Amino acid sequence: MQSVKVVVTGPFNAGKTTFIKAVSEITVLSTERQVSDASGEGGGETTVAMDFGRITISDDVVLYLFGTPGQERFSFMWETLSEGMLGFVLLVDADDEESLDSASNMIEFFKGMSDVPFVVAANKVEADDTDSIQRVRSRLSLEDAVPLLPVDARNRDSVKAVLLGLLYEILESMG
Ligand SMILES: Nc1nc2c(ncn2[C@@H]2O[C@H](COP(=O)(O)OP(=O)(O)O)[C@@H](O)[C@H]2O)c(=O)[nH]1
Ligand SMILES: [Mg+2]
Repeated sequence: MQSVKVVVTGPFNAGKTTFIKAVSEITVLSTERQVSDASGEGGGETTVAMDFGRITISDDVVLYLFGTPGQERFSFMWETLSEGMLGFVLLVDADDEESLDSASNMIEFFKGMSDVPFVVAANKVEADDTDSIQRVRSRLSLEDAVPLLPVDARNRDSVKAVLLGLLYEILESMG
């Protein structure tokens, strides 16, 4: 049995918790807290520490999903959570300029933590909206080799497709 640690990261409100909950076969362990309006993020729930989920891909492969907090002030957690990861998903809200700005920084941060494969998942965009998806690629200055996949974080099959895409990259990189 191969255990694969995958980090799911991305800016505040990108849909990380939704993504993990949609696909996890165990009840997702989340640490959500009210965000005060003083934070300038309009309140609501956000993940201050992590979300944890699991998905069995086959008899041999189980993915353990670690969702990070989105806000840079919790970046000490990004470091901890990325320890031992075999790959990561960078989730963005494709429709949110601020999300795209902080996503660029997060990609640099996680690439700096570990030289592992990653995929970018564009959430809250129609799968056939190629203009928006292409715009995400150029906004994030993604190299052609980095997969950019549209996703509906609420949809299990859609999330699973992203994770299989990442797993493919991981297996490729291991030769
Ligand atoms: N329309 C739409 N809304 C979504 C999607 N995924 C998440 N959301 C909403 O976006 C908000 C933030 O999602 P959440 O998973 O908490 O984001 P996180 O901060 O990255 O963990 C919530 O109100 C979700 O219901 C999606 O695929 N489509
Ligand atoms: Mg969250």
